[in-house]
Amino acid sequence: ACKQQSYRLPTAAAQVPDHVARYHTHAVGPNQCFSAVSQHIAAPASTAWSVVRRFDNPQAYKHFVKSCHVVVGDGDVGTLREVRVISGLPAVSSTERLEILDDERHVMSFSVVGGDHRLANYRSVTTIHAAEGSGGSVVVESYVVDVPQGNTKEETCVFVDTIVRCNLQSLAQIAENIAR
Ligand code: A9S
Repeated sequence: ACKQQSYRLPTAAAQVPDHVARYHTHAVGPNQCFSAVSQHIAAPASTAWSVVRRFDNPQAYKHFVKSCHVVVGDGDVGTLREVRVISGLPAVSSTERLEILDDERHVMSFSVVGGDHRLANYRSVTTIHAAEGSGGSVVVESYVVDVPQGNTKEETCVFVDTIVRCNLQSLAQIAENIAR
């Protein structure tokens, strides 16, 4: 049997409410890595959520996405999309399945089920909650992924963290522009 360990959020994102942290607790296998990135957004959670919830339109805030086509489904859990990425990445396309879409709690999750890239078994969870006292919000995105052959856990996390951080910074800008 495959040994699995459960990992909690790292300290950087540990001050999130318990009901949010729950979604960022993943089973992580021995040849997998786990990390989380968070970003403050100077806009209400509902505004940022309106961007994230659109599983058919990741290019709205993910600059690495060149195009996206829904393969099956209408935006509910189980919907499959095929994403094509810009050149310069060690990837061409990614096929992704919507796993969670919770409009009340502002939780979305997808898993990578195919494509031409090195991030096998990638799965991420994105939550957005109100920031304390500011009228703004906080987005937290955590993920688990297989460590590709020839890479270390650290290298894999640096690569993925960089992409996720870019995506969340872009999300913040877009949500702040909508709210302005
Ligand atoms: O799209 C996301 O939310 C996050 C990541 C890390 C996506 C990664 C990616 O789509 C590329 C950008 C193409 C990079 C996949 C699945 C593999 C890559 O190599």
